[in-house]
Amino acid sequence: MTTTTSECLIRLYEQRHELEDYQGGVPRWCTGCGDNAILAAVQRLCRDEQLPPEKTVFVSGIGCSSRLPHYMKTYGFHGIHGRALPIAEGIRLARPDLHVFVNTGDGDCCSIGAAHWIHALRYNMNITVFLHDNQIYGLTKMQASPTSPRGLKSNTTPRGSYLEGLNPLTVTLGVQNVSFVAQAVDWIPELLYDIVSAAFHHKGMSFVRIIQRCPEWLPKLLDPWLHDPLKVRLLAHEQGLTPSDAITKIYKNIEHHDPLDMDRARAIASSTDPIPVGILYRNPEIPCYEELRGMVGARTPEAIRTGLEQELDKFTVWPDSEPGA
Ligand SMILES: Cc1ncc(C[n+]2csc(CCOP(=O)(O)OP(=O)(O)O)c2C)c(N)n1
Ligand code: SF4
Ligand SMILES: [Mg+2]
Repeated sequence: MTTTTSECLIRLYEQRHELEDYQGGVPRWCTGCGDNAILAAVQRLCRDEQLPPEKTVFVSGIGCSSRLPHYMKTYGFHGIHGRALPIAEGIRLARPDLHVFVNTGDGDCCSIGAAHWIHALRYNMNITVFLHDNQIYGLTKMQASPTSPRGLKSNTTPRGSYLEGLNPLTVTLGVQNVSFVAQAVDWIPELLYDIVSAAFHHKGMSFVRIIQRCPEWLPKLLDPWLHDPLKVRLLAHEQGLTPSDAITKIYKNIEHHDPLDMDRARAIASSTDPIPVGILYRNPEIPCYEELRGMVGARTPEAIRTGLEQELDKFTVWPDSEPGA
């Protein structure tokens, strides 16, 4: 029996993507590395949202965390150190039809990429950003990063780091046009997923700092928070996260926080112990740069070619029509 074109189209339309459709190669991260939990959450998000793999792109810089695009069966761009955000912004402007995600490390985002980080927040393009914050340079074998805590001994700070760690939440909340800031921890997968999902649904740049374990270089660093549920401050609100009964039974240190309240968000961000987990700030009214510029429609190959020709023509030296004239 032959299959008609319309039957093929119906089948294509009905094709459902399963988790395996988003799973790329076998991750090469260390056992127990928090990057594995983040990968599981984003793969689940793609499946639950049924994101077309051919319309989804994960962009990263360099670092252990930046290997994530390799493990997604979507498009990916493993960029250069510190440059994940400008690459993602370029993609966003050129292909507004794509879902654009960024995975960046604390070195990648807060050190070499810090200038891009500040300006990306200000431009507020519709991009979902996950900061994998393990408080160390993992890939290059244990150098202090800007978020490393004071006193941390590393290969670059053998006597212990002299400075207090930089707080990515307070920095982010200080930038003009910031529209979504949340914090998650890799060891509570249910909340991690809820926060990743809320970030995806926000229109504008959503910035999620994920506190991530690096058992290779800092195996004990987060133990006190891991073993005491009261050292997690859960932010709950009808406009933010509404944690399940299973979660609130364990994590009883709960604060009712309206994510539109910037002053309170800044106060919460400044107080790091217990670790705040949830949505600190969300304001859907902040305009996205691509909307302000009117760049919301995908450009056709024809329009791109014509634009390039016009640009190149500006530099053409045309021979004089009348020699000596
Ligand atoms: C321009 C440039 N400078 C330095 C490096 C070396 N380098 C690669 S990854 C990295 C730090 C990675 O740390 P982080 O961003 O925290 O990622 P993690 O490995 O911890 O996930 C550095 C310094 C590089 N690849 N390119
Ligand atoms: S070195 Fe640390 S961050 Fe890198 S894969 Fe191993 S545990 Fe993960
Ligand atoms: Mg790191």
